[in-house]
Amino acid sequence: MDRETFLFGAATSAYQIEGATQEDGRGPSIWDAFARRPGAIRDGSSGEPACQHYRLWREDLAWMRWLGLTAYRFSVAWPRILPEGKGRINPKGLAFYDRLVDGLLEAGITPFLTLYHWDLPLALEERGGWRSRETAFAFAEYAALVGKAFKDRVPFFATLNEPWCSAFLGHLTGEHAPGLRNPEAALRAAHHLLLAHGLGVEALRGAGAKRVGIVLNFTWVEGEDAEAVDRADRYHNRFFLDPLLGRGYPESPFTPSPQVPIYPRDLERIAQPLDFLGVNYYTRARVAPGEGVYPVRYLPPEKPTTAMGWEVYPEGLYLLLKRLARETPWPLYVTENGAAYPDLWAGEEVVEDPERVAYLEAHLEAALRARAEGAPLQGYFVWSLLDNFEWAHGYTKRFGLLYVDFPTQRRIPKRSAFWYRERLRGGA
Ligand code: IFM
Repeated sequence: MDRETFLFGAATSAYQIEGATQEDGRGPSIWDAFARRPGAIRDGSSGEPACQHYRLWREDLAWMRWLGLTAYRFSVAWPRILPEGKGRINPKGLAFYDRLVDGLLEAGITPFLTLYHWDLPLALEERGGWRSRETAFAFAEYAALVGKAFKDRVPFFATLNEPWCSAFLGHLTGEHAPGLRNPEAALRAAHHLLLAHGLGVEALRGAGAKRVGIVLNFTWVEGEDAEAVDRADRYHNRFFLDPLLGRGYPESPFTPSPQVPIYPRDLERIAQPLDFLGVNYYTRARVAPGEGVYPVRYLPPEKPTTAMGWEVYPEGLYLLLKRLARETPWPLYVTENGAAYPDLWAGEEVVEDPERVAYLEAHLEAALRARAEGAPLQGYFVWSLLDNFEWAHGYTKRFGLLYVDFPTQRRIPKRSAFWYRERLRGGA
């Protein structure tokens, strides 16, 4: 493995780790508001205080060095930079990421920056959020600003993280902010997210950013009924991938499908050339025909499963990378891969997490096998560096290489952290 070019990292996102939601001029985001809704978050928590990374980032950086990471994937909180979503800039917000990026570079760790990991400024939601076309243009303004500030120090910019979740969990199932359950809103949001991506790519390039891409979440779909598999594949994978590839949208996975206004140049803008595709992979789905607007039924996952109830299926990552190698022209990065387990800590120096070690070992092997067979895979990031705020699950699900004792904010390495460290020392 060429350590000079292949990135070995860990990933996080702003709202899940930073805390400090009301400090130094940060504006409110849709997740601050959603978390206040009774019943929205399983344990009634929010991204405050999360891992207090805004305050403890130097310690977290020391852990990254200890792990031997060559790259760190993080997201910038849009409402820290532009508290109202556009217009007025908050210099203290930019200064935080300035310090972080400089710290990473000094430590020899490549910064991999995501612009949007779900924390839309609340002011934009109040004007229609992702249902409104205007939000895509506000995103371009934000992208230009961050691009200009970091173009010389950050070699990788991802526009969006998992727009599938923002669109469908946020507007169709209501599990995520802003918590709507409306197929039309979901499709409008999906289109405007993709438009934001396209405009964001133009803005980043205009600002001088070197490598620009997007991060999608993929689910490996299997089943005996070809129509159900195809529909689920369109829903989980192709709905975002096809337009990026210049193929336009696939046939809608919903029946009947709401109409979404697509302006003449939108599809062209969405299909900008990219420098990489970020691939988030966790599990597979086994499907059969179902009923309703989205007529697909999900079969129970086979064992073993993680604490999220997701089947452990490393072969899906191998097959997915092979498929993406065939279907897309881009260098690939596994930008998230990992598992939640009910880790327990009773004061020891190490938290034992044998299941996570097995999960990561098997998935890394699958990814490297796809690479050995020609997939243009250039990096692998564990989700996540730290236990953190797992969205609607609050703090009940732990994905970290480092255990976080939230009351004291102490970080304790899990066995998986030692495992990753050893792999990286050995050149993985
Ligand atoms: O925690 C999330 C992350 O924010 C996006 N991808 C999936 C992870 C685990 O659910």
